[in-house]
Amino acid sequence: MKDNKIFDLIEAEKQRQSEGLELIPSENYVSREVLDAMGSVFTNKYSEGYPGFEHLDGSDDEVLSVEPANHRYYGGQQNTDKVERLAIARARRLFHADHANVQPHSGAQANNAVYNAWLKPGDTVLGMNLGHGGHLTHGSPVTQSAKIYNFVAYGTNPETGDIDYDELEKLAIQYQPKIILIGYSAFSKIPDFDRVVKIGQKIPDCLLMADMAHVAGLIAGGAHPNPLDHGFHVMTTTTHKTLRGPRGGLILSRGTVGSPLKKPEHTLENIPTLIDRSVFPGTQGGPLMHIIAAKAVAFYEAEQVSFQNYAHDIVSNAKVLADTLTTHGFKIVGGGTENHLILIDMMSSFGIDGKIMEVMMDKVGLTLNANAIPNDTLPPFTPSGIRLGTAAITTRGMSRAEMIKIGDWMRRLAEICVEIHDGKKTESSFANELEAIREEVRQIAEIFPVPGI
Ligand code: DSN
Repeated sequence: MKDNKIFDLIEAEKQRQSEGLELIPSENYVSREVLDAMGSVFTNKYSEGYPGFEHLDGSDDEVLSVEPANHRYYGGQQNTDKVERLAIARARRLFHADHANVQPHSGAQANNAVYNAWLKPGDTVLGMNLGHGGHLTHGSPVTQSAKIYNFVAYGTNPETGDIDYDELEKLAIQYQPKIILIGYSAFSKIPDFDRVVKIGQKIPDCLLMADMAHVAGLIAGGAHPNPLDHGFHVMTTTTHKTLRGPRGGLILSRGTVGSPLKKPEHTLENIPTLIDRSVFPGTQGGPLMHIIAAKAVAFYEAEQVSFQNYAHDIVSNAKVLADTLTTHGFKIVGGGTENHLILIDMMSSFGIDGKIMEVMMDKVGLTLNANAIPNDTLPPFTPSGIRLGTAAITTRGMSRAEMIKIGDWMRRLAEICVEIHDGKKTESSFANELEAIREEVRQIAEIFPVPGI
């Protein structure tokens, strides 16, 4: 008997995604092939362990020609081993890494596995302040890792929106961290990786870690520098944002890759093997093989020339949208964007909080999220800002004209919010206008269908 309730909701969600435009910068639309791999019989299979670590640096055919070493704790791995080996090899090629671990279930799991691989309880990590664009897993007191390790936060410069590298260096010298972590979920500059590497080299045994979850697709497509090319030891990411794969995590590193069955010496050179042991059995059990298959498909797609074009288009669309919004009076943190993401201070632009704008945009089928801005004085649920990005709408094939259109809609929606907020008019007096904008959004959405559904 079919569970109609859930399948009806899946149909309803398809319709929501088709008729609206996704502007949340951490979301994207995957291909039919990624969806098919996720929904495949690999979900039935347990594969604790690894598919061997040897000969993973060649082409797909070379990788498939090697008989995997039996490093699994369950039988029946003829196909799973090949799937995971392809995923690893493709990820290594894409990100110029010596090593890839494709098993983390999420970005949070990937980060925790790296901490667990390199740190002892009480060790210090220097990460970006959550309120300045960092991520919960970079030391927020509400997380498990903050109970284990000592997180110290560096911030961004409110004028430039960029990392305050002088402060970062001062804190690094003062606290001698075992990890310096560059990563964020609301930051629109390109980090100065070289400067951070120079700082890290002054600190003994300091692991340089980049959490590039937001920009991994831009890195894969050559539209953003790769921290591993600049001397970082480890890069973590999710696979579902700009990288446009299934929901999941990934760890990449530079160093010597050894058998995870044997504990290596605790050195930066051995970080790949320390990470493998930390993912399994350190912090996770059975890998999600259907998701790993879908990651492999996404990496295959990201190796194509079309993906390079896509990555560059994401950034150029973000710049057009940011310029349009600036012209309309939206104050963008840092004055613009260098990646896919735009963070706007709604309070100083229009005197309304970000939640009011988020709710108004939802009414016409434009989805983004309210977000804190640096040094925000408002609470997290009704913060001063909104955060939007161009990864998903670029997947649908939109370009300059649509970015300008979205900017125009947002200007009008902000004006409507202000008039309602000031008590001049009620929302019902805008019902017809909102329905007209909703219809325009639907029409554009129809011209640029969501792939895969
Ligand atoms: N929740 C993600 C984001 O929206 O940026 C980060 O994990």
